[in-house]
Amino acid sequence: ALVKSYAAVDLGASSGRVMVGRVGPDSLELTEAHRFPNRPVRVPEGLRWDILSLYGGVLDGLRGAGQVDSVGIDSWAVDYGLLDADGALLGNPVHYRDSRTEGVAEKVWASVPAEQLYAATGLQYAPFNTLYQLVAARETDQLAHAGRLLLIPDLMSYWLTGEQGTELTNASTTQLIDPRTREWSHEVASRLGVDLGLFAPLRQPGDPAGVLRPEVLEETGLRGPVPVTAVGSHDTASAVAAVPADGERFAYICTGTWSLAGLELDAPVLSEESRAANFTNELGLDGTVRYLRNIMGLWLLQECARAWGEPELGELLLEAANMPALRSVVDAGDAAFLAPGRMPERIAEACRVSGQPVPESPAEITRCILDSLALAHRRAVEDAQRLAGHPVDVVHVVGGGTRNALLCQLTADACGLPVVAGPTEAAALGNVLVQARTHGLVGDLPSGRRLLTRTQPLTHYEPRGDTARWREAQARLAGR
Ligand code: LFR
Repeated sequence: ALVKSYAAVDLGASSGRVMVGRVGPDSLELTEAHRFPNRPVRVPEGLRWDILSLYGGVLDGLRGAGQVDSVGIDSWAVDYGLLDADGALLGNPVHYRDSRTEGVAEKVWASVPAEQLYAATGLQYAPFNTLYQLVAARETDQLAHAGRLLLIPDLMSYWLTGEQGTELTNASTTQLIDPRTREWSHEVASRLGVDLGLFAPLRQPGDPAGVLRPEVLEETGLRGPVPVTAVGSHDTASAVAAVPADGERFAYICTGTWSLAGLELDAPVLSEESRAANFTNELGLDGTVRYLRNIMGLWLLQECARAWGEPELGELLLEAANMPALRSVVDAGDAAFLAPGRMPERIAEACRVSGQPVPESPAEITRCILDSLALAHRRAVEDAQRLAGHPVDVVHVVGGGTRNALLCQLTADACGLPVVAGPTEAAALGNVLVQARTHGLVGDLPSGRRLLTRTQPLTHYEPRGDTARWREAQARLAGR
């Protein structure tokens, strides 16, 4: 049978990988060609991405992937590199956790009120939205000298092919796109002095994005021509495309450094209630909207693990599973947890301030984090259904967090709904599916999802116990 190979470059906040998807008429097999760390670097001017090391990792991965029929790239959202008039990169891309955006949103809202901004862009408030980053950078030399802005996957794609574009799903995280028209919001940009001419023309997932440059072929040992295909280049868009759901009555939680919890809809929800609940309307494949909330995710645990000198995680989770449930919880949606550093202390402090027992040992803190994440998952799944008028029967958990059985079980318990966990490499699989579709090997989104259901290992969790105790924990957090 005809089998084709697609390289999926997937860059996450803590590691990057190049995966190879082999797709046949009724098969999809994913293997890892290369995985490399993504280590943000703190320099005197702030927190920066080590973008050249990431690009080096991509090249190593393509070399390891062997001959492929196409390449697709996805990464975390909102961040970008600036190029000068000759196309050379002007400095290291700024990390979205950098402090330069502190207090910027308030300034923006003074000229465009938050309600108007939401009505025009549908984007939740997050201090790091590209719009706020650009306003923070307003007076800088770098922005003054920039002729082009490329989002991270578009920058990688440019280096690989020499061609520039702005892929739509990721562009929707800039807060400069109107989710109804799926085009730039000229009004928001002009009122805030953002030059939309910095952006390369929009590309849709599935569009051709050039071919690997001769130098790249030489460095990777690939035989040309190798096309690069635009995919849902926002990792969350690719991950949602790979949710192995059947029908429409499902919620998803993309777990990893973040938990992105919500629904797939046909149209954005731009109500004032939705804004107050901080739900975002990011764009997905095929005219869909990713209606979701950002929750701090396993970042909370990663940062604690770093503070504890990277203990063995499996053991810690076993101990945490035996700790009393819901003793103390924190608001895992709180932007107060965004910055790196001192995480165990910050979590303990949040428990103290809300009058709950203060967790002390690593196992206690781990349990507090997982209970808090499950609680935030519950709230997001409930709020999304209510705000969108879209009921669900099942919660799909995809991404790195599927390896954490305790988190999956607690999420089922908290939501009072069955959880289907998997696939783990959802972003890479969504990336592969879009490439395979462009090259005629799979059909529409539902048929891609059916292919995943047939080919990928999935784990089922049934809800245990009463959801009343989760309601009680939520009330405790809300101070009621
Ligand atoms: C997940 C993610 C989220 C986005 C955050 C910052 O990797 O892409 O969707 O809100 O990173 O870019």
